[in-house]
Amino acid sequence: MTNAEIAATFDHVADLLEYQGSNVFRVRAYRNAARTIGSMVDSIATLRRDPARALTNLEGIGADLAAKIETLLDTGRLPLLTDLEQEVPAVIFELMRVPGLGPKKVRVLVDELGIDSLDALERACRDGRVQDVKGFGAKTQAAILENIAFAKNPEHARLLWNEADVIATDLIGWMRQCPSARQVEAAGSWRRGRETVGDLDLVVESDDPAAVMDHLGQWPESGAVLQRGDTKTSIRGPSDMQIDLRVVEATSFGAALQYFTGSKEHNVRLRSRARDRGLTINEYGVHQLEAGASGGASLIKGRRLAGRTEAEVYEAVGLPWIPPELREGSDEIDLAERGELPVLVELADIRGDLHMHTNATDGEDTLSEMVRAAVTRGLSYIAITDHGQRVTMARGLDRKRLLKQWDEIDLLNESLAADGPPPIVVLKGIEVDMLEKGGLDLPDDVLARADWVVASLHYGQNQPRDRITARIIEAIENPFVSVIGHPTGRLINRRPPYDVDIEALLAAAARTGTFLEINANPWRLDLDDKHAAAAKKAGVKLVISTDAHSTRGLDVMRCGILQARRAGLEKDDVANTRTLENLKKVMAKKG
Ligand code: DGT
Ligand code: CA
Ligand code: CA
Ligand code: ZN
Repeated sequence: MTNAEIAATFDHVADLLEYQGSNVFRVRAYRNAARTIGSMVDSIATLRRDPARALTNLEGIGADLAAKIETLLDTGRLPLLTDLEQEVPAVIFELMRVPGLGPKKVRVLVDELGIDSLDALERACRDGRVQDVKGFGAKTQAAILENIAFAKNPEHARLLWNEADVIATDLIGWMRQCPSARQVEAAGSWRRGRETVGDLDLVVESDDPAAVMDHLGQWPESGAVLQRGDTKTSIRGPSDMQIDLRVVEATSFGAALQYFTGSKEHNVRLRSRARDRGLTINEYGVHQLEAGASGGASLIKGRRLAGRTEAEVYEAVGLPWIPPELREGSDEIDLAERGELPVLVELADIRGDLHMHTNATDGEDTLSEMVRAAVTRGLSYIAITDHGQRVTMARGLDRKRLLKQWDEIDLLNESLAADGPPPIVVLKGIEVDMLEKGGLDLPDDVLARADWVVASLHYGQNQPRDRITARIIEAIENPFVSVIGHPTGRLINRRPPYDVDIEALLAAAARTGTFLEINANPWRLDLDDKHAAAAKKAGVKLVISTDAHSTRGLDVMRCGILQARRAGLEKDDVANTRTLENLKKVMAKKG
């Protein structure tokens, strides 16, 4: 079992104990253990084999939990969990998937209203029965109804882009080893860099479709064959993901790649543009339309004009090649027509990363490990932004601990610069929390000494729109706040954004010269593409930050880049593409 699986098991135990009304200390012990294990760097299986180290040395792991970890490692199961699962009604697992419904609330709903399914809960909300239960009320009832819709939406069962990317990368590598495959590309929403991916679409050029389809069947990850024709097949891959494969000839490869990259809306517009020019466009190529025997009414397909490459396909309808991230059927064809397609920002443009955590709070790795990892990734500056004191769950920093960390950073920068120009500059930062009652969790005299201040809203996310908006605008107006972190708080597939007046937020950010973040974490991608595009239009400068909680976490920058590209952002729209010197010039405009 992996650390993540063991952590999930302990969290599950905690949920069930909490549901049963167990002693709070017992519940907390399992939650703490889950947190410790979930954020460990070393594999717990490896650690256990090391005679010099004991599981009981881990924070929050006593003899009893250590024994349970060993049982899990040996057998993959926990008898306690099996017992607990038999003692509670199965419906509670379904109900706990609704955002905001924890074990305690679920218990009350089951006991008081006899709720036995998600549908039953939805009916109880609609009938107004939930609001009459003690501790619930009309607002909570409305929120539950909204969140049920969220949990039921099949969109929220799709894989995150980076999860799909792991599968896509492995699959592309495997298919490229097929001796009969000449070109292999993945298309669809994965290629467009969407936040989530429904299925993977693979386009392969070959003269021997059967051999290519057989090769896919031998992929170690391949599951059931869903259908198989002469040139296309669909199979089940890992995480239940469907893989659609099309095999085409060289003359059609570009046309097929274009067609299956989509989006559907983009293709519809391209097709209508082709028709206007007396052409037809499909997955085989671009052809001239010719009048049929009876005259103009029935058009038939004539001479082939294009199909080998995507660029050729676009050229045939009078357009430059359009980057896949822009192919969503908004204004990209008009922009292409006018020669005004943006030159999209790229990963290689990024020089700094301005949001990350260390093990001083809820990160896994030390300050110097994070710095070394950033150097390895070619960054020339980073900001260390651990949590402020409000985030007690993450042992947030108070003034004293923060100033101590900043002293360490000063020393580190000095030693980096000891033998000439430093490979990287480390900015003294902090991620302050916007308090529920307004204000920030660290005083201005501390923030005044920071190089970079991220302000985020983690608590009181259910407050009404005007409260949330006022809290964020107050932070934007604070002269020491550099950037608003993950401005809408949404977690893809898990939690909707909080209710915030985004227009007001953009206006305030533009007016004060406060940056807004595109948080690159694949669960967040916040701001999203639409909001980031609106921010650009409003004259707001954006930064793309990883919010890394480990050295590995620095690698999600590319997810943020994809989101920025889908927003049409260019290098100059993203402040952390600048040199530190130039970034500081932009920062100086605040206030
Ligand atoms: P997904 O898989 O739900 O994340 O989204 P896509 O965009 O990958 O959609 P998918 O897999 O159904 O189809 C891949 C592409 O194939 C799609 O983006 C455009 C093209 N396509 C599929 N069906 C149609 C269609 O009925 N009409 C047109 N014009 N294009 C289609
Ligand atoms: Ca797809
Ligand atoms: Ca598909
Ligand atoms: Zn953070």
